[in-house]
Amino acid sequence: MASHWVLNHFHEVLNRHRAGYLVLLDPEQCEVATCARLACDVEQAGADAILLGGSFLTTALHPIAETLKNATRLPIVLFPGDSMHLTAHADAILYMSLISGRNPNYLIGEQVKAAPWIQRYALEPIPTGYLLIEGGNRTAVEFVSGTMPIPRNKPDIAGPHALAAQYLGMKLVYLEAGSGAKHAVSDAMIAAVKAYINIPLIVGGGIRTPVLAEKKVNAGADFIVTGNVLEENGSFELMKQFADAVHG
Ligand code: 1GP
Repeated sequence: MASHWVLNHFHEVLNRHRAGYLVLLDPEQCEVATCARLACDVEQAGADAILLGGSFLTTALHPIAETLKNATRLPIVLFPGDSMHLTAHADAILYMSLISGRNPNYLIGEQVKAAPWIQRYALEPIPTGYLLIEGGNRTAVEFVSGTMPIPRNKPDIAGPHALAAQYLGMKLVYLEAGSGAKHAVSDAMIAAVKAYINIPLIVGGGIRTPVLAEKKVNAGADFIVTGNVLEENGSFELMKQFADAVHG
């Protein structure tokens, strides 16, 4: 029987706090040597899990994941760009389908290639409907997936996508403006999508301040993801401010 401890952990976080805080580490930006210290800081600052991954990977994932795993008790959750971005040194994987796009490779192709490895590595797959939302600039995920994002002012299109994810049995919905997005997903978009679903809603991309993170929670986000901002000027203090702003 497959374990669901990471998904259960996410639900427990939502029982304790009004929303959860996930820190994304991109292996391309994270030296193995600094990973252990970073993981300790992320945990101490009060984040709820570490996401590990990115759209495009040229760095070996195993040593970074292993270092993180040994350094923290937080769940390490893979956030893969494709089926090659897998390692046994993680707890779970966002088993995503890029449902905002119409590229069969990212709807089901990479998932089929990854499935036997997820089983072999005993990773917990967390089925996740992944929606790319226009963020004001072209992002890596848009380029790599070869898909068009949903226009940022069209919540009426995003909502039914999220509902379809829920009806297909997915456990999370992720609204993604793309790493380094100029504009985070709008409050109106978050609120409209949230009104359609009763599974947790993750929001990420372009969230650069704790105040903005709190605004997204107030709009209806259940989990906030930050990546770039901590890579650019990450300090323990800033991480803590994000965690506190999100937890409320
Ligand atoms: C990207 O949602 C994440 O996949 C985080 O984006 O790097 O812009 O914080 P940022």
